[in-house]
This record gives sequence, structure tokens and C-alpha cells, in this order.
Amino acid sequence: MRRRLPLTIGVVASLALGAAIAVPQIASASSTLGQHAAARGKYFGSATDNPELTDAPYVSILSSEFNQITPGNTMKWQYTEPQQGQFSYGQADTVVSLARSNNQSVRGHTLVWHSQYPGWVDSVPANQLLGVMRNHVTNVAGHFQGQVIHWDVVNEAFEENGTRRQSVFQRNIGDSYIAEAFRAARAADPAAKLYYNDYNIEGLGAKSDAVYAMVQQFKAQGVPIDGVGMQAHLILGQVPSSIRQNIQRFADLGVDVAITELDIRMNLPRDATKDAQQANDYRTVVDACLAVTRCVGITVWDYTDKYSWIPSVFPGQGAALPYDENLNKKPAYTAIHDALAGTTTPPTTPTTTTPTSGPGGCTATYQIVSQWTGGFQANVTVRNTGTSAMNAWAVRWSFGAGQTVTNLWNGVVSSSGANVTVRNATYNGTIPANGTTSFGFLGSWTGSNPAPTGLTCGST
Ligand code: G2I
Repeated sequence: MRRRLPLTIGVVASLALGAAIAVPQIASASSTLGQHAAARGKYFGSATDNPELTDAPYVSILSSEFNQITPGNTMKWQYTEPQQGQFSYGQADTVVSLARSNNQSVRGHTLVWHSQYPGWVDSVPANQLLGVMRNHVTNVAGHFQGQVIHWDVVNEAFEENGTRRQSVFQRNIGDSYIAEAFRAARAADPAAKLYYNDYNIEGLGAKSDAVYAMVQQFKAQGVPIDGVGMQAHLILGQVPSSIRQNIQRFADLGVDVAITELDIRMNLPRDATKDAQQANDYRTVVDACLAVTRCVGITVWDYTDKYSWIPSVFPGQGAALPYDENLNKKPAYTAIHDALAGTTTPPTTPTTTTPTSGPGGCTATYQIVSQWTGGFQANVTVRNTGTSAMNAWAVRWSFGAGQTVTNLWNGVVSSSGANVTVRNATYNGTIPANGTTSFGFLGSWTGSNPAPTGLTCGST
């Protein structure tokens, strides 16, 4: 049996996609994460694993709080085809039937992966491996037809620098193995949404660029891909600032996006400061998904620190999930809940509009879109009030109550004390006469969040 650590030390993250879940429902303040997500047209799910299903209090929360489930291990090749041609679905079926009894959708994980496959696969002659891989995909996706609505068809096929990982499939089949796996999956279960899934593709970078190029190529060639899963094994305080923009660019290619394996690990022990940062980080991820229509949902890689994979792979780190080891909710839970619920706590007057002319013939309109305890999201619209196109812009303001920008998109931010400068990104510097562009950001605040002062817009 093969078992390899799937992640490069110090760099881990990925997202997965989920399915758009049914019809939005009304959720109340006390609703579960799954109910709030459904009300926003998304799902919020958890991975689980068979050994944990004997833990009744654990199962109780798993069954009630989430509306989506991913089997964390038992759909992998080593479990489903331990000997060549002998398929074994007992453990995976147990997870699937639990999910069905709780009205939860199931993400299949995973058909083709460089890790957790049985040793006999390495002995298959190179010229037979394509047939063997197709046979595996056909059988597994066929078995779960109608029960699995999203499949991680191929998992973790790229290196950090964007080259192909030299897995047994890559070495013996070549670049085409990914497309071939997707074709076999489509044939086996035409209704399932088929995803490519990887870590460290949450933000812009060489690896996500490589996946982006592959999806673009698959779309052009008619290879049946429906989504990209971003695993999102993230590190405290290091949510990529481009996560929202990156999700959006995949969506713009015409695929769905799911956050598939979210966790945010920290150096142990936990403390209140780290918990607060983690809550903020979870909020950032949830808000990024909520901001993009084609981001279909989020799955945490199990929901409790009791069953997290992190401590065994990253010694000294952990506490990565929204429930602690005793199944108590952490601040991260509240952040996720409030983000999904759209809670604005406290209910202040969140909108300020302050158009101000600057020296460069443009105005900036600053608007708080939503606000919650400790955080807010704002949008700034830049209008060219001149009579000719402008090629660059800079918006400046000063925060009066200690607020900070934590994550900004569609612009480049620099801060000095209370003073904030946002310049255009490479792609939105040009604004035609009387045209507009905009950028957005997540900010933090304590005490109060008054409108900024000294808001100006200029060409430099
Ligand atoms: O490594 C974290 C995840 C990265 N993305 C793909 C996921 O499939 C992967 O999940 C983890 C599981 O959560 C772990 O539970 O994959 C690991 C293997 O690469 C899983 O760990 C293995 C242990 O290493 C084995 O010792 C153990 O027998 O889980 C097995 C079943 O509990």
C-alpha cells in the first residue's frame, strides 16, 4: 500500500468545489452552517472518515451542522481497488449512506492521485496503465453514480512551479492522463460535476497559473471539466490576498470553484490572539467564496481538531478547525457562521459615500458593503471625471479609528500608519473619460468604524 505525504512542508493549501445546493432557504440566526450556506445558494460541508463514525457526539454534529460530506480516505484507490480488478466499496458506502440519511450531498474524493494507491499499480506495464486507470475510474464513478454529485477526478497533479508532478500516471501515460481520466469519469457518470483538485492554488501564482492554463485548454478542446477544487490547507495569517480574484478568474473560464479541504493551522498551543486571527482568516475565505457566484461551497477537512490530519504531518502545529478537540465551537465557527448568515454585528450604519475630487481628474466613492464584529467589507468606485482616458490612478484616505486593510482585490495597497494608498492593478489602470472601475477590500476595526477622512483620487 502506498502512502506518501501529499504536501510540501510549509506550503499547503487547496480548495475544492461543491455543487450548487438546491433552492436557497431562509435561515435564522440560530441556523446551522449548512442552512446558512443553503440560504446563500452554497453548501458548507465537512470531510469525515470511517473510524470516527463510532464517536456518537461527533456524528451528531457532523449530521446536523453540515449539508455536504466528503469521505476523507475511503474512496481512494487503495480502499476501492486494493487488488487489481477487485473493487471494494463497503467503507465508502457507509459514509455515503450516512450522508443520504442526513440529506447531505457527497463529494467523491478522489479517483486518480499520486498517493494512497495500492502497490500493484506501480507494477502495471507502462503501456497498460491507461487502460487500468480508465477501468478504475469507470468502476468507481459508476458505482457511485447518482450518489456523488462532485468528483475530484484528478488530485494534486502539479508541482509548486507549475510543472507536472512525476507520478506513476504522468511517467507512464504522459500529459494526456488527466484528460483521459475526465473523459472516463464523464462516461461513467454523466451527471456528476467533474473537478480538478489541488493545494496551493488558492492565490495567484505559478501553480494556479498552470491549473488555469490546463482548464483553459480543456475548455478549448472539449475535455469534460466542470470545476476546480482549491483544497485550502492554509496557514494562520497567510490567506492569500488574491484568493477572491483567483476564484473569480477560474469562474470566468466557465468552471465552478469549490473550497474542498479547508483548514487553517497554527503553531501550538492555541491562544486567544491566534484564535481571533484564525476567525478572521476563516471569514476571509468564506467571504471570498460568497463573493463569487460560481464558488459553489466550502468543505472543512473534518470539522474538529480531534480528527485533524495536521498534527501528525506538521509536528507542533494544529488547532486548524472550527471545533476544538472537545467538540466545542471556537471563534472560527462564529466567524464562519456570521459570514454565511450575513450577520452585521453590531448593526451600525455601514454605508458612507464620500465622493472627493483630487488633482488627477477622478473621484472615489467609498462604501462599506457589510460590517460585523471586528471586520468589514468595503467597495471603492473610481470615476474618471476628465475628458480623456487616464492610464493610472491612486486613491488615498486616512483611517480615523485604527482600522486596517486586511485583504484587498483589484488594486495594490500600501499603508503607512493610518494613511492608505491604493493604486490600480496592472489590468485596471486605464479608465475612459467618465468611465469607472472599482476595487474592494476586507478591513478590521475595533470600537468604531467611522468613514475615512481625506479621501482623494488622482492620476499618480
Ligand atoms: O493530506 C491532507 C489531504 C491533502 N489533500 C488530499 C487529501 O486526500 C489529504 O487527506 C489526507 C487524509 O486526511 C489523511 O487521513 O490524506 C492522508 C494521506 O495522504 C490521510 O492520512 C492517512 C494516514 O497517513 C494513514 O496512516 C492512515 O492509515 O490516513 C490513513 C487512514 O486513516
